[in-house]
Amino acid sequence: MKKLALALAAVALVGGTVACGDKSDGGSTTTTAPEVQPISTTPEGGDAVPATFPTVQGLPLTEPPVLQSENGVLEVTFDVKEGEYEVGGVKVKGMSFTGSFMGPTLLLTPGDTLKINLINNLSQPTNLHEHGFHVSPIGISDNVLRVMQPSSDSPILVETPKDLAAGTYWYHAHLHGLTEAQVMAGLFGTIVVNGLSERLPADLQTGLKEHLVALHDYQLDKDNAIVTKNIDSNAPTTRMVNGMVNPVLTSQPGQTQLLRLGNFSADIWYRLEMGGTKFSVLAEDANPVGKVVQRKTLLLPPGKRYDVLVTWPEEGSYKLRTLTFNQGPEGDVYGEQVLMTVNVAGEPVVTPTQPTTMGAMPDLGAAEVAERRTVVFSEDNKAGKFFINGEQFNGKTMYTPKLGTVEEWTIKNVTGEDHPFHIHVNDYQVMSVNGQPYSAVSLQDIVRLPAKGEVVIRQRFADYTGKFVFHCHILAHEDNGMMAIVDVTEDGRPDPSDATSTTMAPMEGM
Ligand SMILES: [Cu+2]
Repeated sequence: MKKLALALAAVALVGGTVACGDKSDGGSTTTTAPEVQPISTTPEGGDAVPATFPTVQGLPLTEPPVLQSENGVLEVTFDVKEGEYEVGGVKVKGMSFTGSFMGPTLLLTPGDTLKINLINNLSQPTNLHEHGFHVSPIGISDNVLRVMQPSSDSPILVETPKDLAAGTYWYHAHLHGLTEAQVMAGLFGTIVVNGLSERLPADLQTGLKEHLVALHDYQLDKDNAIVTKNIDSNAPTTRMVNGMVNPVLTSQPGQTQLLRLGNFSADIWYRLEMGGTKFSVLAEDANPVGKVVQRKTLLLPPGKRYDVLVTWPEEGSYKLRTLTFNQGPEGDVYGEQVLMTVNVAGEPVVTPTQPTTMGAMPDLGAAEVAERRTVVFSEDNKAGKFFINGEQFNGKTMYTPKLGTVEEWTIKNVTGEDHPFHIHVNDYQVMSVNGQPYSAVSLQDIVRLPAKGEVVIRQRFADYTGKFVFHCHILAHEDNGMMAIVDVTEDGRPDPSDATSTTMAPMEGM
């Protein structure tokens, strides 16, 4: 992608289609967004932020509508279609669940049932995944092997367990071969599971402000349509928070606020920094932490979430930025960009008591390990092909863990770029990274596999039998093969009917 980077920058400047035939994302050229002047900005937003198309900037942060469960049930209709909605203050053409930019935020309590009636009015198939949920992966539950055809009506019924962990999850389209394009085009939204703020010290809970900070990026073609064909993850892009360029939050000096950070971009990484203040991590991938840790920067690979507290100590204008991130010699390099402005002014308040723990962390360090497996992530970047254990996704079952057992997986990345490892249904504990012991503060569902490195994880295949997937959460890689199936069975043996059954075949030509 190196040679194309300059040309792509030029094309994006005049608003042309990003026409790159290579689906890979190799190369190590830093592509900074071209300086397209905003339509407008505000004194509150400060300096204009570079974007790839003219945007409205510096407005107060808004969030998608919140839909809350009632009497243990949240029922919602998603009329999935292509259409126009506003992003960054301009009308763009994309895909949507409910007609507006990103889906509504679904607010659940552990034990709730989520019922979604998904009407597919797209011209292509789709489906839906509840990312991070510990729920059944089969039937009409969180089943990404399901294909929802155009002009079809598909009920989704997800029964969450009473011990579903509190925190920030998300939902998104997950049909192999179309995942990157559909998430890029807007088919994603947030799920919040109640119970996190209730674990905070009482004085901190009082009047605590919570904000969703959903990160996503857009490349537009000349017709203001979100680019969904031949996406180049290294091309200049416009990074947004809740669909806004450089939105503005306000705070009083000393005040603490809860931010729900999520990287819902299809392919790109974020390395967040908050104007010198620290992030206090309450939950990682919707797993409340055993020990609250302070971080000056947080790396969010695609799919990652952190629930954090931030306290801005003094008056001033603080910038939430993504810092330069180099994904490795064969990967992308993402430049720095301001994402949001926090203006701190007014009467100082006494900073409330800060938490030190959010509860006990389930520790798999001493668990009996039933099986040890080695998983190899590899790629042919030039050909745009991505592999797990030498195979591109083919719908066949790779492993059959026994229900209830703990397995230890050594995941080797033999490529020259980082990949985020994700598995459905069960979160895992990171045991070591590149041979160095890792002291996990929580379970997680996204981990960075360093280029030419390895990560050891432990996971319990608890409560649910059936097939689900693990994959790279760079969606271009997933779509191009870096995904495989596990089938959790009662006895750990392959399901005899599996040899003759056909699972979803990979989508072609998308
Ligand atoms: Cu990858």
